[in-house]
Amino acid sequence: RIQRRVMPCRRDIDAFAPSFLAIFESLVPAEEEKAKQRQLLLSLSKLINKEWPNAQLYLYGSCANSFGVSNSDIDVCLSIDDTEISKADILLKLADILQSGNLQNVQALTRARVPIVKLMDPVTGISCDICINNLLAVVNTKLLGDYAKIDARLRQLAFIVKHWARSRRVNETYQGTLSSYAYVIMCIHFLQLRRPAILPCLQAMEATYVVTVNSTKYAYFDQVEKLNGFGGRNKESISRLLWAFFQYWAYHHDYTNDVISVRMGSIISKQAKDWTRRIGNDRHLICIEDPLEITHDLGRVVDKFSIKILREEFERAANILQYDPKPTVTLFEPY
Ligand code: 3AT
Ligand code: MG
Repeated sequence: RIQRRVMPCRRDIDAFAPSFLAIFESLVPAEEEKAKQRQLLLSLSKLINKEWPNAQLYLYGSCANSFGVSNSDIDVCLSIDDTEISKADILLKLADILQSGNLQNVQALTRARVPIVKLMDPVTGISCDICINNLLAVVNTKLLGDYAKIDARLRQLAFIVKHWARSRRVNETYQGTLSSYAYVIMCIHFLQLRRPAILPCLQAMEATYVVTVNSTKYAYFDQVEKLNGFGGRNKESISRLLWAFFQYWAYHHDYTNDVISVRMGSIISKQAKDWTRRIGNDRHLICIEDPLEITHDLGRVVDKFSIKILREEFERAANILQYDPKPTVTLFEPY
C-alpha cells in the first residue's frame, strides 16, 4: 500500500492558497472572545483563592497555545500543594466552591482518565474543564505556543487540519481517532522535516527554559523571537503544504516501522522505543511520540478499526488536494 514514488503536485496548487487562508482567518477567535476567557479565568481565580490562598489557575490547551478555534471550551489547571487531602476530595471541594459561586452545570468527574470538574459560566457562556496539578500539560502548551511563534504557516496548517479532522469526525479519541493535540504535533513534525526546514527542533537546541515536573527535568530553547525568519528560505504556500502533509500520511509514512518525534526533529524507529507489539491497550498502529512524556504514544488510542478509517481519510484528503476542482470545499464536507 505504501507508495514510495513522490507524486508530482498539481500545477495549480498555489492558486488555492488565498481560499485556504480565508478559511484559516474565519476560524481564528476574535479578540473579544479572548477577553471573555481572561475575564472568566480571573473570576474563577478570585473564587478559588478565598478557599485556597496559595492555589493558582493556569490556562492550558488550545486557548493558551494559540491553536484554539473560536467557541472552543477552555482548559484550566489548578495548581495546589495541599498534601492533606486526596485529588478526588480536592475536586469535590472545588465543585462545591464553584457551585456556590453561581457557575452552572458543575460536575466533578473524579474517575475519568484525567479527573476534572466541568462547568459553564452563564456570564460569558464559556464552558470549562478544570484539572488538578497537571503541570506537564502546562509545559506542553508553552512548547506548542512557542513553535507557533516561529512561522505563521504552522498555525495556518494546524487550524485547517483540525477543521478537516472535526468535519470528517477523525478528532474523537473515545472513538479511536486522534486528539487535537496529536494533530498539532503531526503538523510541527511535518514542518521540521520540510527542506528547507520551516521549523527547527527546539528540544535539540541550547536550553534557555528548564522546568522540573514530578522530578523529571524538561528543557528547550524558548527564545523564539530570535528565530524569526527561520523558515524564510522555504517559500511553500499553505495549499502546497497541506497537499504534502496529506500525501505524507496517505502514501509515504511507514506505519510498520516509524515513530514521528518532535523531540528529535526526525523519524525514529518503533524498534528503538519497543513499540513493535501490542502491550495492554497500546497497539502502536500509528506512532506519535509525546515531546515531553516520551514513553507516551499519542496514537495509542487508535485501534485496528480506527486506523483503517484514519488512513482512508488521509487518502481521501490527499486525493482531493491532488485532483478535486474545489478542494477548499470538498475537503471539509461533513462525513
Ligand atoms: P481543542 O481545540 O480543545 O480541540 P486542545 O489543544 O485544547 O484542542 P484538548 O482539549 O484535547 O486539546 O486537550 C487540552 C490539552 O491537554 C492539550 C494538551 O496540552 C493536553 N493534552 C491533551 N491530550 C494529551 C495527551 N494525550 N498527552 C499529553 N497532553 C495532552
Ligand atoms: Mg481544549
